Amino acid sequence: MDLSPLLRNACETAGLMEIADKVLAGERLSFEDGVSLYASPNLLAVGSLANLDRERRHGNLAYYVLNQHINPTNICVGGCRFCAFGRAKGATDAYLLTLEDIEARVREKLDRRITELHIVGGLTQIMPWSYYPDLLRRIKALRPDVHIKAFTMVELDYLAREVACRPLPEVIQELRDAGLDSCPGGGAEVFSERVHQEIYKGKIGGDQWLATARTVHECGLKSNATMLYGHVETVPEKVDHLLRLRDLQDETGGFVNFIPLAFHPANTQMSELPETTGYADLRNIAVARLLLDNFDHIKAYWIMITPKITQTAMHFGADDFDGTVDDEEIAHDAGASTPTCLSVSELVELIRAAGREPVERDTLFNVIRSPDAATAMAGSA
Ligand code: V47
Repeated sequence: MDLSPLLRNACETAGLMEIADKVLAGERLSFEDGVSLYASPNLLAVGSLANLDRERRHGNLAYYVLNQHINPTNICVGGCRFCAFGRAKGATDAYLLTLEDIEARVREKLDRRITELHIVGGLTQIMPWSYYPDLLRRIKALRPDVHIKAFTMVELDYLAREVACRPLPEVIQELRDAGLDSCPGGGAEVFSERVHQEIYKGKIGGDQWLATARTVHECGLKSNATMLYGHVETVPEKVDHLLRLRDLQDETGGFVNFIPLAFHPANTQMSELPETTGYADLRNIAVARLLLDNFDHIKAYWIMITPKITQTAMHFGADDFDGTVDDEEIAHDAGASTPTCLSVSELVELIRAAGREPVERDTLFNVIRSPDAATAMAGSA
């Protein structure tokens, strides 16, 4: 594989030729390379290199999943400055779904084909430990075939220490026995201790997030990883975050998908900050694709960066569109202007209109519908 004359020229003028040669040779990029990719004013050159890597892995395919989100509670002791979702116990708009409420949420959509349930909530001791395995069992009783991707590293750590008061591996095992299939990637924010102290000191920092992910992987569960960008973080802190994820992936191989999350400032304690730009969204996706050489998948999360930027992201390193979502709360509480769900036909059309072939996947990226079948589905959905 070689660079097109146009890309070679762009990389030469942008001083990115050394990095381009490494990308062509499949060589690992360094910390300094990551900083240079963030610093380069030539986003098209950075994006084209990421696209080269993305097409080498996935050709023209772009993945999506049929999913539903459920947030059992917004009550949270975390107090993160970037969060518009969490509420103090006793706040007028605090809520807590009972097991029956959760069953009702699942029942509401039983007529839809959904393969994944994404479940995350606040940190609270209000519910007893039994609530968590019970909710998994009740969901599996209603939808035995669904993949339950639930509880971030932050929640698992909190559940083990403050709710179950038992060692983490035991807690993970009990959740697995009750129906937990994998874990979402949230709560990683930016691992830097400076950022931790400044905007999320009420919950675990980077070292503990990574240690929890290591334990989750050692217990045999896969998980995702995220990075929240567009607030107080610096470029070296983002590169460090990505390389620490890459190191852990070398060790465990347990990460499935990496998701850059664009900070939404509305209704948060940092509402004075601007929203991220499409330029920044695409760069964070492209740099992640290039640095995370041991991650198979990079997700462009349309909920946070809009369907339009997500379409463009499919040519800047991302291969996954996330899914139908249904009832997103975390970004929308923070002012996201996107819809809270998309239909299958809308997703398929968006991917096709971006010049990619839609493939329905399950949570672990087993192919459920090939491109042709996905197109036929869009016609009938
Ligand atoms: O953990 C909180 C972040 C995460 C804001 O694993 C915010 O497949 C932007 O992790 N602006 C939740 N982001 C979302 C998440 C996720 C989403 C979709 C798929 C997967 C997956 C994971 O959102 C939180 C936090 O890091 N967040 N507040 C905000 N104002």
